[in-house]
Amino acid sequence: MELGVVGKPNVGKSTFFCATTLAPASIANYPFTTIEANKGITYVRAKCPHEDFKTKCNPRNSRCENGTRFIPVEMIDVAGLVPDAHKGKGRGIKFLDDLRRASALIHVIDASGSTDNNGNIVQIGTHDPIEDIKFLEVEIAYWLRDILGRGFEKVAKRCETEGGKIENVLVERFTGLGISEKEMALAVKNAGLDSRPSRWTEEDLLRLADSIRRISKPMLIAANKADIAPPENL
Ligand SMILES: Nc1nc2c(ncn2[C@@H]2O[C@H](COP(=O)(O)OP(=O)(O)OP(=O)(O)O)[C@@H](O)[C@H]2O)c(=O)[nH]1
Ligand SMILES: [Mg+2]
Repeated sequence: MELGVVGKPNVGKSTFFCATTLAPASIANYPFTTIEANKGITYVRAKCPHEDFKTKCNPRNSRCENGTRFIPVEMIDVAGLVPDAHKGKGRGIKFLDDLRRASALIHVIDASGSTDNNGNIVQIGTHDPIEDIKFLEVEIAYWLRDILGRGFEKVAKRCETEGGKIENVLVERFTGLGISEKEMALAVKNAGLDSRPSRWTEEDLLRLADSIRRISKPMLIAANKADIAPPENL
């Protein structure tokens, strides 16, 4: 299983990555310290089922210590994302391709409000971290829209004439994202789109991308820099 560590620059993604994996990564108090993704392994602790089954366990893929199983999880720490990254701002969104296989994302935010949209240092409490949550979801939707590719209308028309299922076409386009046909059908349904895909507008495709994001990349918010955050932000 892979987990992606995402967020705007300078919020503490690499600090969190290093703390959980003990792998080395550069950390500094300015934006875009990380350019190439860092990868490392961490362990999720869970009760080992061997006790319930009253057997002795001999796991090959993880450690079991006193009834606790240490399940390995790969962590990927990527470059910071900024608003309008899909228009080429900052590092753009291409580096997100490192996260294609991630089963879920950890969104690190700066709860202290001491970094602006681009990760530059500002006075504590002057930036609202809620804004960061919103923009990141939008940028990830743009990234997925990009994977869907151009010329969708033509493909959709062909699918309609041949009586095919649009979710099959979509699953093919998103190969590597690990999304099943059933999940894709749900994403299409949740996006509430016209029954004829060839009529989907650019806005519809973005809504679909956001719906795919919700299903294929569930996100957990990690409020970082809590030690210097104003109490009302916590
Ligand atoms: N006060 C405080 N500072 C922190 C905390 N976590 C990280 N920092 C500091 O925040 C700065 C940025 O940390 P990084 O881990 O490099 O942040 P990043 O999100 O990986 O940054 P980029 O790679 O540039 O996107 C460093 O000066 C860290 O020491 C925290 O919990 N509290
Ligand atoms: Mg970093």
